Amino acid sequence: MSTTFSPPAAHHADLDERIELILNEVIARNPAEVEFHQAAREVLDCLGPVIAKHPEFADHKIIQRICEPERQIIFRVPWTDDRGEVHINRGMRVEFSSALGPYKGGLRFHPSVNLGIVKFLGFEQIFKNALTGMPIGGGKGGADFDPKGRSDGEIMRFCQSFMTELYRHLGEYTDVPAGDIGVGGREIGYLFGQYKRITNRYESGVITGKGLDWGGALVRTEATGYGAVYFLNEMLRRRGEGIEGRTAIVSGSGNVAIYAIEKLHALGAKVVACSDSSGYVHDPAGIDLELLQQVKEIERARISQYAERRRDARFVAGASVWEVPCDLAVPSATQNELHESDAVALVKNGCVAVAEGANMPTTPAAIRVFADAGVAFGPGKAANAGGVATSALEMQQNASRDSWTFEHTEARLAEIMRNIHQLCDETAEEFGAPGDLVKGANIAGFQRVAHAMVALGLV
Ligand code: NDP
Ligand code: 2IT
Repeated sequence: MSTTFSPPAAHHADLDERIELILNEVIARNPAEVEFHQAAREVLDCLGPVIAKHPEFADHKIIQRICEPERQIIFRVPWTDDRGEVHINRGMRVEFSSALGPYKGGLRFHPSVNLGIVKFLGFEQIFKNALTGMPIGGGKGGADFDPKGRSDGEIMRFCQSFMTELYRHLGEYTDVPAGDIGVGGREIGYLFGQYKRITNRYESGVITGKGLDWGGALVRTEATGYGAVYFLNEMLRRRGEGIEGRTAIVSGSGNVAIYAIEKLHALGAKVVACSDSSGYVHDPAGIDLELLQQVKEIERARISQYAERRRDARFVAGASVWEVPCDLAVPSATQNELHESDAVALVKNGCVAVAEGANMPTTPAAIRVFADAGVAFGPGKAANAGGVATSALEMQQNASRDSWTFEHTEARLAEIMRNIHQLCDETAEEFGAPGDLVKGANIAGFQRVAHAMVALGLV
């Protein structure tokens, strides 16, 4: 007799229609969470053939369960600014899926943060983390706090207040945050310090992206940007092409963008433009990485400052960086930053490949433009998975109280990105959509989580 839990068989007719019904239910249950709806639609749209192949996923209501977070925490974050004025922000953590390991995913501090955004990010994270092949579940968190212009003291007090609530939900076997927009090495330090103080435990594996002197891993800082470029390289190689000699654009100018630019330059491309939320810089001679890091990482200034200090570079306020001609595009700022009209312009200017460094930066209409034009397209949950994969390598080093060399860690990252590309490519082929890495990533990521959920029973 089988020991596997088996619910009654579902009615399998009109699969796509049934998935549409599930999506409509998700939308009705989560009103106004438009980014979450967008992320869920993109995944669910790919699942018809998966359910046809694995009817047990329907019997176990895997799609319905995966769309409902295991736990959501929303909390008040009070703090005082340098003048003594009191501020109140909203913090949250969505613990989406622990089927494959402890909840894992970053924290975002940005004034736009709301539950719909954190849920879209957490949902993406489930499948991204599954694609890495590492033992990590999916989660995401953040706050509607605006770090821009805040002093170190203000940032520290905010992080301490945030962690004073969040710590009770974390643990190296439970939930392991990291950085995202507005959360980098400085914030991770303040967050970890407060966790350590409250719990009286030096639990290194409870958070990733730590400093190299206190449990951090080499390559984690660079990993998302490097990984996105490795993924881009794999997509091009598959078509018998390469990165060398190409012109590229990387949007954004934060953590992901900076290290994507570094790796593109190392592989022989010339990155001629990058951006922030106020506009873009066009530097036909190629972005000077040292100057960019001085402006963004050390001075925490605006990208316009870069153009002021660099001959022949110009800052274009309020315009789209995608109007600059390029062969390769790596959107690395934020969600829905590359619209249909941008995709049309990129195609017209000869762009041949797009790898998403950010999460969901390309709108669905823009993705269709790329698909119709035969542009190679690497979706974020595959292309930017190098960051979280290297977080898992950091957890591995913390668990064994070890630290690896840069070369060893980077070789692991490169291998993981090659494997993710291969898995997405082969899965797309298997499901009758050769070259469609959106389908490949969504199906391959979903299948890994779904198999585990069936095995773990109705939890
Ligand atoms: P940073 O905070 O380091 O940088 C964010 C960059 O994006 C800044 O240049 C910022 O400009 C720009 N940006 C942010 N919001 C907007 C907006 N609403 N409109 C236009 N530009 C905006 O964040 P990261 O580099 O870490 O993250 C960038 C993207 O990569 C995000 O989508 C994140 O989810 C994703 N990601 C990050 C990973 C990581 O390891 N850090 C891993 C995987 C994905 P400005 O300063 O003007 O706000
Ligand atoms: O979107 C992402 O994958 C991240 N922000 C990194 C998550 C992590 O836990 O390293």
